Amino acid sequence: MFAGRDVRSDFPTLHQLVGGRPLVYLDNAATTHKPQVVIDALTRYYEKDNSNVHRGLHALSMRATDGYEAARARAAVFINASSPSEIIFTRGTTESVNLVAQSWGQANLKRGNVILLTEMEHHSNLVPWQVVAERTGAVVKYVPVVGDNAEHGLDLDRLDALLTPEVKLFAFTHVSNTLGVINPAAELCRRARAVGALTLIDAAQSIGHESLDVQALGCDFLVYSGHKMVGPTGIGVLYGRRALLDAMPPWQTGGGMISVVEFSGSRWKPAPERFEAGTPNVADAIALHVAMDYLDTLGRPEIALHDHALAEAAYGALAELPGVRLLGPKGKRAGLVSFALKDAHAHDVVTFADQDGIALRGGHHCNQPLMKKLGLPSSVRASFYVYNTPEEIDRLLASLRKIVAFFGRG
Ligand code: 7TS
Repeated sequence: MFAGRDVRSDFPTLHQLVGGRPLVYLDNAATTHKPQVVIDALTRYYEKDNSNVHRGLHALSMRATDGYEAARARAAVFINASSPSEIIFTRGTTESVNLVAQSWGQANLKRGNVILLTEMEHHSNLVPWQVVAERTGAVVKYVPVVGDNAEHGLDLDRLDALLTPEVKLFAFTHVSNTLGVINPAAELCRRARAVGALTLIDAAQSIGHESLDVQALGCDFLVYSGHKMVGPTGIGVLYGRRALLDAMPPWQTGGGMISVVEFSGSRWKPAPERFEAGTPNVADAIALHVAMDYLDTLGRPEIALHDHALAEAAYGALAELPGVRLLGPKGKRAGLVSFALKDAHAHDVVTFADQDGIALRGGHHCNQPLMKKLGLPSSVRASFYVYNTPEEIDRLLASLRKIVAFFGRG
């Protein structure tokens, strides 16, 4: 895999002992580790270039501005946006959704309109829409998740009935962070467009794992976080189609986003500046640039194959555990597996696994309504990335077998 490259040696955090054993990090859906080149990019920026952007004419400010704008241009290429001006830097997925909800949503939604979501949305792509619905009189509806355990997925047969002319926006996750389901994003966008609805894709769980092309997907907005794709925390992207962004009002105001300010009132710059009030996160954008280069060096199709193969192997092995309930489909799944054990609470499983040096995540994964629907208070999740290995799945299984034996004693 990855042309024989020793990927693990690129990631310094992996090389440590936890509970006296080499760390097995399987919490990548929450955040990924950073390769040395990304860490170096951050340090280099603060050591050599640190300066404010856009309004400076001195050497350091120009270097910082060039680096920041080069990161934007790189992000446009990374997702095949038609122009860098379609890339807004935000703090991450959550802030990107809030930006669209508060700017586009407040300006365009009214009583009787429908915001269509799915039952598998992360709270970040759910709560902002509930809030804007309350403020505008719009209603939120959900495409149901159907199926039993291994067959969980969206009820696509219900989609046409739900996609009425009242739907102004269909916002959905590309990959479920709990079920591992991969939604047919291009098809969903096409069906929404047919009734005149805009689309927003939450790509938080897919951006680091496969190639995404916003023009091929046919979406209007796409949102993601840098920290889930080997980049730093505190930086993310809102992609928006140029014509839409230009018609949207600012959501935060202040320096950097204005063209003219007078005591009597102000006018705005076009996108992207209109949506980036104040000093932006220059350092993390520059490091995100390096993260994108790093992922493309490994090859995003290769990353997808690697992560999916590990998840399928883990799914198959976990299915052998007594009392296990697996969530989501066996095949065609993203690089993560969630499960519940009959006799052990998810938090206990995670705590016990941690003592074996294995980092898992247990809880509702910011999917409270979905978990309630599934009748589970919580689940355990193992999520995989470029540096994980089949041997680590063996370590996971050995630890889980001990946990099952311990809690199964009655
Ligand atoms: N959307 C999805 C599908 C996610 O999985 C997450 C984070 C977010 C949005 C929010 O991203 P943020 O970077 O703005 O916080 N998911 C998780 C998770 O599954 N465990 O921790 C964070």
